[in-house]
Amino acid sequence: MNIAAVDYDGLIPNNVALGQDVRVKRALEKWHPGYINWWNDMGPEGFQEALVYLRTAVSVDPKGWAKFDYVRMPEYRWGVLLAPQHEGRKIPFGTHKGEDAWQEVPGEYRAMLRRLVVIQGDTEPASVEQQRHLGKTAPSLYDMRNLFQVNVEEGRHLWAMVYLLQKYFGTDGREEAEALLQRRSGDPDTPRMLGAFNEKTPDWLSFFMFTYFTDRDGKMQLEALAQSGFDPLSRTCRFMLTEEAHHMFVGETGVTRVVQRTCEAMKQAGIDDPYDIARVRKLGVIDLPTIQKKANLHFSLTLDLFGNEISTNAANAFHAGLKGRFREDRLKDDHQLESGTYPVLRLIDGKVKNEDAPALSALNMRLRDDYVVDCNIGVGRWNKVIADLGIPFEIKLPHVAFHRHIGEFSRTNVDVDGNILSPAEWTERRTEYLPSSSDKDYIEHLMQPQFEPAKFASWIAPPKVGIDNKPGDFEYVKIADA
Ligand code: BYC
Repeated sequence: MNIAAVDYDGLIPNNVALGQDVRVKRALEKWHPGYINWWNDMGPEGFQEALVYLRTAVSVDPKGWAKFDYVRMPEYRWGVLLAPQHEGRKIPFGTHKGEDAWQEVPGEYRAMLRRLVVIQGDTEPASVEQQRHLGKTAPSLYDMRNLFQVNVEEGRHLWAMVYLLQKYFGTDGREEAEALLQRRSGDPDTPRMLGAFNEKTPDWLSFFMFTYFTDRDGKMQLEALAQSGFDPLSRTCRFMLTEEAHHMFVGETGVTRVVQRTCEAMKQAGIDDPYDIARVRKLGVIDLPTIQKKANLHFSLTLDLFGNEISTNAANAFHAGLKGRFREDRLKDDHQLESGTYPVLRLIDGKVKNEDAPALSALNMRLRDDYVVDCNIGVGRWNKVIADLGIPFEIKLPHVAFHRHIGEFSRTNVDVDGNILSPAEWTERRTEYLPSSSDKDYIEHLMQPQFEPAKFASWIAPPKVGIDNKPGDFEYVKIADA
């Protein structure tokens, strides 16, 4: 069998020869109706019957794995797609470094591995739940289509993790797969597992920030899991990463288009001062300081997803060969980290300072540092748009200690420059850094749907190119067919 080709014959498209694996095929077919119920209940609200121009994988080789066509979302072919197996692959790090990669779950690490797969799986439906109401206020059909593309692929990523649970973890894997359909983002009784996935995504600027910042945590975590000595997890994550790239593209270009529209409108109206918020808002665009506040919010919420700076969980997962570092295969060291240190930001005598910690314990911090570097690349592109349009403003990522709920700084109030604030100062200045209720009201009032082909809401510029090179007036979503 050509491992890259996807078998579309059965209920569940796959490239893992599911037809020959009767037990897993049955388990997934049994899970399928619950998934569809979840999708109907918690997936995009109001557009389930619309025809959406979506891409689907027909093969997983690097070229041409995406085929575009109109699909009703509940009929999207969610399936199980793994990157090709590399013959003779070895465990690349940890105490088992150099041994053959595991094709079955190593018994001694079963619980740890299951926990990683479940946490990864839990984030996928959570994000769909967070975004389910956004279709109704889409600023264009182009953006609506991108939202739905992201949503169906997050659904597929859930399938990816559920396949691992059903195939490799027996009864408890089946129970975890069920539980993934039961938890709900933001539910006080059955919340999603990680903090940021219980927050709201109230508007489209938040959606773009989420896909820029939070999907990028997805990229970093998937890169770390793609290094895993457990080969099926590595192969699964490698293919998920190809889909993840589009989600970050949606975020980066989304924010770029918002920034561009604001700066163009300011220029046209002869407004140079980005802090003249009342005048800028009269133009029906989002002022740059509010965009900065949204970036502060989503960046800080996402930093929490890296866990504690010093973590025995992370050390154990690395030592065991289950979760590596960002692009472990390109790093030049012993890949075991039994000795060696890494600088970790800590709160020492009331000041934020670096302190060396054992490298193995500091892996969350290290991944977070790599993440911040990656985040800054797109921020630089946003700033280039602002500078090219001649507006004196620069978007900056806040200090990593700002507005934290997990880790070293979770009990301290810190401003965007890393200065410690008293609780009273924080309360007084909070809305300088984070969206205030009037900022939220203003953005909410802008969120008027624009469902005519080729048209865009007042606050966002059209994209430079269409999806699949379609022309500007292409009807990405046929709502009339709903
Ligand atoms: N919220 O030892 P620590 C994505 C818990 S996003 C709540 O520092 P560790 C996507 C932690 O679970 C990527 N609890 O944690 C993006 C632990 O609890 P237990 C998702 C938190 O394990 C957009 C305790 O605190 N994938 O794909 O080193 C759209 C001690 O913490 C949080 C992964 O995250 C939190 N933020 O690191 C769609 C990869 N942080 O066990 C999708 C898999 C920590 O003591 N997960 N805790 O009860 C992991 O690698 C790790 O679980 C974490 C945490 C990096 C998340």
